[in-house]
Amino acid sequence: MNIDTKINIAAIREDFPILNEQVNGKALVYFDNAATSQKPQVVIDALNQYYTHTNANIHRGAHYLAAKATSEYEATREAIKTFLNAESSEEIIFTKGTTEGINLVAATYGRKFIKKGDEIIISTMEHHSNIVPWQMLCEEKEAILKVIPINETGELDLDAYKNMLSDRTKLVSIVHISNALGTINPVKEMIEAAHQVDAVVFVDGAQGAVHLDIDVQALDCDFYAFSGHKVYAPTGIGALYGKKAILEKMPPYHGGGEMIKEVSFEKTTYNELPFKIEAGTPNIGDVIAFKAALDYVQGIGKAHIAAHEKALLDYATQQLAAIEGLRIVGTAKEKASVISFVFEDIHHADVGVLLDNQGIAIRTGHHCAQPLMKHLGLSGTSRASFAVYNTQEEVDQFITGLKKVIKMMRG
Ligand code: C6P
Repeated sequence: MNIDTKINIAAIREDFPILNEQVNGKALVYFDNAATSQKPQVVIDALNQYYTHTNANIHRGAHYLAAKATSEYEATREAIKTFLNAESSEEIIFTKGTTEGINLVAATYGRKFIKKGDEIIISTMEHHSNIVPWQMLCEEKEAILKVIPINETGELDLDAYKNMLSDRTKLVSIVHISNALGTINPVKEMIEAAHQVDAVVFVDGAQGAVHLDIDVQALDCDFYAFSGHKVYAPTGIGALYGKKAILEKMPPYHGGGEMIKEVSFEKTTYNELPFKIEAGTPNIGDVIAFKAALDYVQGIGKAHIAAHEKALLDYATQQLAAIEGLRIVGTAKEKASVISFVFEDIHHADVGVLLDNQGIAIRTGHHCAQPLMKHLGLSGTSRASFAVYNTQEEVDQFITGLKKVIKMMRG
């Protein structure tokens, strides 16, 4: 099988300086992209450029640098609006990442609108970030957390989901792409069903935003959160989309500078959106570099990236499936470029260490999805996840590496 896609991967690899690193004396093969992707030079340059030529606080100063930093910062908001196809940039809130986006909504919308006896629906395949904030909210409000089951291939049981929906359902929070199984969930259909009972829907797009074309208006989701660092941007920055009408009804998250219109000791009035939800000096440099990452992705084209990743996924799946004693965990029909697998007789931690010795980076363990692992009866899996710069040759190296692991462990 040949990976034949319309992009020049050799040229793309040149954009990522870290790919020249040697690890344990071997050329790095980086297959831990679901944890965080590597950064192209344009993103590194944007950070450097900001601190060398622009650094100033935003929305406040009367001077040249403050105006320049503000306009670059706000240009990223516009870029995210386009990236998600939101209706307006007021609907884009900067966060630290997906985790903060979910906590923000649980602590604001959730605290204001979820009442005793209300139901919140999540699924068996959620990351801890899309479990714990809702659990905390349910505990505080005496609300009920319900969990959509999955089938043996790692797909959601949609009939069970639809049967769970009722006038008690106030919020559904669902992962777009599972980080542990790679399953792409039918979120549009799920959103439609939730809206029929007037529940709001939050989509955890931590993995979705990098692999799929996102159109929040077509999805009609009420919230969509993602992290910059998985989309080739720096760590510590992310975005939360919320429908304007809902964001307007929400109380602020943090109190402080920037989120106010007027403050007196008696009363504070709040700023307009999106500033009402962004208190304090933000992560300006990383926000500005975020745009460089999104421009980079759009420059290659998400459809081309997706086709390349799908070809790698298919190739790696075929190669892994041929290895004796290895089982792929997550075989949904719709999958993104994330493959989890287990051996009958080799512990995932050993797989990780022995591949690392060969310069191959994967993730092993529970992938911050302990309830899913418990459901699957596993302590963890080994996970390989691909990005735009990965190649078929790297998959071959990975398979050769795994065969060495097997030889070492089985003798
Ligand atoms: N998953 C992984 O290796 P943050 O940490 O806020 O950027 O993203 C949290 C998160 C939420 N939902 C999903 C589906 C995710 O995959 C993640 C992050 C990484 O799978 C790190 S645990």
